[in-house]
Amino acid sequence: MPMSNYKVYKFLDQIVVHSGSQYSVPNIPWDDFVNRNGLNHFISKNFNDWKSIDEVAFNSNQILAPIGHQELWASGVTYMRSKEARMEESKKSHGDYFYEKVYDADRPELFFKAAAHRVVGSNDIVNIRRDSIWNVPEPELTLFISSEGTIEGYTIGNDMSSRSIEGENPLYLPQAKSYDRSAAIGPCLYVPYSPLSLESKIELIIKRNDAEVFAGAIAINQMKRQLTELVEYLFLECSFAYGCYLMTGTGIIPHDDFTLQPGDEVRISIENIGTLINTVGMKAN
Ligand code: DO4
Ligand code: MG
Repeated sequence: MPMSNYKVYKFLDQIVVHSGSQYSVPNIPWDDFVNRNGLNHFISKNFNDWKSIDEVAFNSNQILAPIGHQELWASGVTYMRSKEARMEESKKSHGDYFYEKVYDADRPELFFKAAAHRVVGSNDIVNIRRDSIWNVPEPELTLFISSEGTIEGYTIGNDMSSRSIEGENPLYLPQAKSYDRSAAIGPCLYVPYSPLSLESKIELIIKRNDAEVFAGAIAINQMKRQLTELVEYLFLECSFAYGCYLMTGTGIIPHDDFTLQPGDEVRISIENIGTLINTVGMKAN
């Protein structure tokens, strides 16, 4: 059996699996397809037997977020940059102590980010809140974990965040983090033969009127915690019938005088997975 890496794309009516120059269409519903221990092995075994399509039939404009009935969870304060920026923004509310403490604690910060209907895919719109004056994207490696707790794949995540609401009071975290279009994942679920290299870089570029207004990068190995450690804590008292997604925290936060504006383009890339591209929007009044 070949040792191949696969990119799994979700469309309205089908899944397309891409490897090398081949595109295959398994006739299996999304939740059944992805939620298995040994996803790479399963794809390798069946890839050549599924219906194949050519590149022209693969319409990248119609790709959806790679999510069905999975919950999207997130980890926090897993990189030094996140700890420092949050301590600074919450000083006035005396919340800084909690960020300092959680960075070194055995138990990581984990929170429920979004149900699937609040999540968008690549080339879609992510929102900033109308009641927030300071907003940033958070570019994060995002794990796909089977219901057995095994890491089966990776995608790129954008954990949109309101720094003004979280900074006002850490107890406002759910409002700063979870609202319509507050999360983007995609463009695909990457299912490699062996675990993603921790040397892989996460890159963030923000463009305004086609000009770059922010760029930053960090390697995944700068994370304070192990990926398996985050998964173990998440699965301690939660079960996931369809598997789940887990964002692993941000190591890139723009300087304090930066806030997103409607119309900005956010591009997040991770080596081997691809680029997640979203335009910033806001609900109409
Ligand atoms: O502590 C609040 C959230 C942290 C977070 O989202 C991150 O570090 O990425
Ligand atoms: Mg985050």
